[in-house]
Amino acid sequence: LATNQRDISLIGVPLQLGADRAGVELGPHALRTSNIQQRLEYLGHRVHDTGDIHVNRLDPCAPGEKLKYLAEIARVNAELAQRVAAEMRRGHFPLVIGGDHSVAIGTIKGVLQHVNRLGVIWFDAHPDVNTEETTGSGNIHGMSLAVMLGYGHKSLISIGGEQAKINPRNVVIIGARSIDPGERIFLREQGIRVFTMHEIDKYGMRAVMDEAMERVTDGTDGVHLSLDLDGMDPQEAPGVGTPVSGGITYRESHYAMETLYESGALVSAEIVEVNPMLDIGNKTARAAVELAGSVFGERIL
Ligand code: HAR
Ligand code: MN
Ligand code: MN
Ligand code: MN
Repeated sequence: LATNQRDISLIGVPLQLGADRAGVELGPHALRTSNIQQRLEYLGHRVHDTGDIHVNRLDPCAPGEKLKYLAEIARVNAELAQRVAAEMRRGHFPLVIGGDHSVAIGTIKGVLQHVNRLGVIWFDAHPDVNTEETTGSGNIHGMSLAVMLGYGHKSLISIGGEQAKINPRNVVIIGARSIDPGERIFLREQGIRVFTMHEIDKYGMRAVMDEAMERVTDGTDGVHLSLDLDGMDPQEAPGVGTPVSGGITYRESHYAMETLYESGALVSAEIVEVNPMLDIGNKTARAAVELAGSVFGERIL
């Protein structure tokens, strides 16, 4: 049993506007019915389910609008940032369950109210570093990491204050295999360490995590995990809106999560992009809950 017991606050964000695709708003419900709370309580943690943040239902946005559903996404993330900061104020570990990956904006902005120098592990098939200038889709879930680095629409970067951002030196992306042309340039300019599937194949997840942990803990006061289920291979996690073949295996994913737990450096996390409408027999929600177990200390033996 885990010796390092925590108060964990679950915060649901049934948001799909950032993906502009139905189903991902059912993610929080699927993770709850897959017993995420019980799984973490079994490890000895106290889990406080704070419920869902309200998301307004909107009509499809006007064609030609560059950043789709910007106003509502900014409103939801501003509220999420406040909720995350409030849970941390009472000493709880915020565990945000999405929803699409635009919720990372609210989570990280909230965490930055308490942890100034934050390292970030971005587990994802995509780097999510598009901006208004480079996006092909207009979907804000493909822009959330850029916002956290200080690039993006004013109404997003201003949440929690424009100074609340992360240092590109302390960000690592793990599992990338679908990178847009503008994103390549951005990643190079920012000097972000990207462990693409090529590096995972070449060095193995052990070496990748060794270097990743070194980078995200170097000069930081804590580490955030942003866990996009499409980082996993679609065979393990088919219920995602933008699956990309050739992803991270089941065991490699767990090894990464186990390493994060062992580091003792994690201060916050989010689990995003689970889409129950596209899932096969609840496989993806179940995988997400199993990964959450490893993040919080579950061991094979
Ligand atoms: N890069 C593409 C875009 O900007 C795909 C977006 C990513 N989808 C996600 N996020 N699930 O990781 O539209
Ligand atoms: Mn408490
Ligand atoms: Mn993502
Ligand atoms: Mn993704």
